[in-house]
Amino acid sequence: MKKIILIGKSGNGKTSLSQRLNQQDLIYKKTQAMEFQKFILDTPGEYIENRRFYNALITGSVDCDVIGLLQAANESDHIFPPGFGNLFNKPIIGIITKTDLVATSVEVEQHLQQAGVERIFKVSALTEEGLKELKDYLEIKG
Ligand SMILES: Nc1nc2c(ncn2[C@@H]2O[C@H](COP(=O)(O)OP(=O)(O)OP(=O)(O)O)[C@@H](O)[C@H]2O)c(=O)[nH]1
Ligand SMILES: [Mg+2]
Repeated sequence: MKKIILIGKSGNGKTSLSQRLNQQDLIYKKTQAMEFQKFILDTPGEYIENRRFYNALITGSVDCDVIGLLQAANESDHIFPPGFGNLFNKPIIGIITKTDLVATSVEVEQHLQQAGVERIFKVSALTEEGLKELKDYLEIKG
């Protein structure tokens, strides 16, 4: 199993995705601090929204194998600076969440690519669409 850190704006579905990947029920709880749930390091959205937390993300990622940059399909902000992923010396994937709400747009994909992702997964924690591909990539069984 690969360990992944989930980074993205507040409310874009990091904790919900983490719950799904851990086969837990979806229970809303705002993330207040970085926390490992088995092989997933869930981070508060505030950490990417505020530059002074970048170091905390970098430090947290040391124990991870993969960096996951998340953007919701219906999110138009460009939260990741270009080349943001290069701060981490690890494989970076993009995860577009909430695909049940709107179709994923070229703009969202381009934004993630500019941040440095090498591959993009499209998922919905609600309908579980796309989760299998992500689980296969992370080598999660079941
Ligand atoms: N429609 C839909 N809603 C989702 C999906 N994933 C999460 N949500 C909803 O989005 C809201 C925020 O989800 P969270 O998973 O808590 O978001 P987060 O990224 O962990 O937020 P922070 O902890 O504040 O950074 C909740 O109301 C979820 O139910 C999804 O795939 N589809
Ligand atoms: Mg959260």
